[in-house]
Amino acid sequence: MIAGNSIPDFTGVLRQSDELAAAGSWDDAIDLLTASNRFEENPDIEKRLLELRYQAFAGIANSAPVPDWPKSLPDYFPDETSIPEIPASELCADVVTSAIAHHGSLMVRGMLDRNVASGIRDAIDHSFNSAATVPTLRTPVPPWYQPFSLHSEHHKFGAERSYARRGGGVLAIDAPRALFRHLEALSAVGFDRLLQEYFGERVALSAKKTTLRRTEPGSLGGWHQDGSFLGTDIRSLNIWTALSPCGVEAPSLDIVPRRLDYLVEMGGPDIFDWAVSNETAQSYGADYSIVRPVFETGDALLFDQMTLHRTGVDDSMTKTRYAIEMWCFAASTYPQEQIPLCW
Ligand SMILES: O=C(O)CCC(=O)C(=O)O
Ligand SMILES: [Fe+2]
Repeated sequence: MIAGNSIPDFTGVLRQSDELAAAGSWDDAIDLLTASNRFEENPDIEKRLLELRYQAFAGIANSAPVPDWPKSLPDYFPDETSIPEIPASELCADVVTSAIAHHGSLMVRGMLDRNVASGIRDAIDHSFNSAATVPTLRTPVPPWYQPFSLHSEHHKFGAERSYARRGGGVLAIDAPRALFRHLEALSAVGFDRLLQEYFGERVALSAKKTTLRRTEPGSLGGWHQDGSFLGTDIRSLNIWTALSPCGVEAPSLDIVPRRLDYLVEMGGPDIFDWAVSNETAQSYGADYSIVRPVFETGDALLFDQMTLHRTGVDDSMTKTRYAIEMWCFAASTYPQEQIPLCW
């Protein structure tokens, strides 16, 4: 794959992965490009990898939903009234299942190593800075900002790109290097395997929802459940990873730390029609006080489409927060409107 001398043969690698993809060996094609980019990051490989991850969904994601999902498990955190918390070394599919089913979310401390997280944070900075300099949202600045060209009858981007930019975000699919580094970091700690075990089948991310966030202290954030627009009858897990400390001087999340199996009343005064008012959220947070978790760099919060949350911000905050919100789904019940990327 890599040429015998020290100059990698990117053209050869791309050709070989195209041949594998044409033969239907999607995973091999993805693995080949991943290995090449791990050896040396390259914008053409990173761009092609995302195209392959999208195309692969139609080719390989024909899994059937596992019956009786989620597994019925006891509450592993019976005395917890806040967000259950574990060190990354204790993370396994059953702990996620139990925490989500009984508490709505799970805090995983130290999911990513701080040095690794800072490489992702640098990539986020480059992506935001590049996106800020271009005349239109579709102007590329590889490898940091490379708006994904979607040629598809089935899927289309709507206002997501401009919506993300207005809300202090860049779609991860438009930032190939940042997304590559993030997926690499999560794979290195086994999170891809954990997801397969959690869902019992193939996993795909959403290109519309997976977002790099550089959130300023003055940001707004309305209460919501993502199920209000993703749908409720799906199998999802969001991994929200903090890439800088947050929760005291920088915006975090506000979470209602309980399981809800329905959508609460919408129509808050905030921003979106699917927003939930403060009063409604407070009423759900009455028995289980609303939590604003304090994250260190590399900590991650796992939650799903039913968890009631918002950006956790107040006037005393002075610092910017870096994070990636990454929505993952069981392929068999993938929400139709979303744009799948195989992992
Ligand atoms: O990062 C934020 O402030 C909001 C994140 C969010 O709403 C989500 O991850 O679903
Ligand atoms: Fe959300």
